Amino acid sequence: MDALVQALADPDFRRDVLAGLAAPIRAIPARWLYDRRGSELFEAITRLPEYYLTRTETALLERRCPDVARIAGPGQAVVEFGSGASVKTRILLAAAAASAYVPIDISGDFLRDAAASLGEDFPGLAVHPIEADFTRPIELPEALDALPRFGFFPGSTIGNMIPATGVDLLRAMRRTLGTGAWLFIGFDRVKDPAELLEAYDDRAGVTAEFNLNLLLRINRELDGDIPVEAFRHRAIWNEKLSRIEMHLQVARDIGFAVSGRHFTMSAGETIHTENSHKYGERDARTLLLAGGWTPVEEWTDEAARFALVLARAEPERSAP
Ligand code: AVI
Repeated sequence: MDALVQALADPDFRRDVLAGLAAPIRAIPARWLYDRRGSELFEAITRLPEYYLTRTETALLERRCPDVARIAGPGQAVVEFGSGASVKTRILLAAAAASAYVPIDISGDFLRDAAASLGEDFPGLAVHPIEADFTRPIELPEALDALPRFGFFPGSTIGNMIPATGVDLLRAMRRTLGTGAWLFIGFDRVKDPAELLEAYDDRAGVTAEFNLNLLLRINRELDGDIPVEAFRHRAIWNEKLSRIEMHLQVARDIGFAVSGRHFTMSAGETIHTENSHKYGERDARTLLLAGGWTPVEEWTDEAARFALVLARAEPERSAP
């Protein structure tokens, strides 16, 4: 059984977990939070009363997509990075007279289902799903060559990257979309840490379950025996780095094995599992500029909790 579990394990998952548990500051990349159960739990998070992000951004999209469509103009090829279930896309497509929709996602099954149902709801829209890792430049289908490009990256997913990685991603998006393209992107704003901490440590314990699910996944997929009940979910506001951090903190000294490797942790130690960066108005603009995008217009809700920015890939100019 153990040999079978080992053979079926994703080698990238094993590599990241073993390296992350052995590192002096233990950390596992956040992408591994999203197995089937993790994705379900994240969906549940988006409906929590404390998790204002999805609600606020959705309302903002409903209100502002007509303005965005007016500025960008008709006939765009809308390219969505990490499209998932394409829920917010429907709001955008209902307002914009787009010619084509290109959802890009690493998860092929999800992508094809979402693309098919979207194609039914928007007849006449050419849908070209691409199964790929959007952190690298992607060759778009030739059929789109004559169309203006409009990138869509909602959800504050950029916040889950450290700024250097975020800039690399923005540059890759610029290479994918080309000069003259638009980028419409969501940023979660800096706010009262108490409100942020509630959003990432809800009363019903859904975020805790989402975080702890990573340990269950490791035990199941990597033949681990981590005592999951010894861990607690911790959300921390890191003021200096302007981010919420998720950690898994162990309450007592423990020893465990993963894929045949042994680890020990002392009471109070943590495994860092996610960063969620929060951007001020100028921070977001600076990040976009560093990534090759010029901010054109910005919209926020009344409480300035969340911002949508429309930016453009202007021709590169040499420094004066
Ligand atoms: C997907 N991402 C934008 C979420 C966030 O808010 O950073 C993931 C999340 N982690 C805990 N709650 C939600």
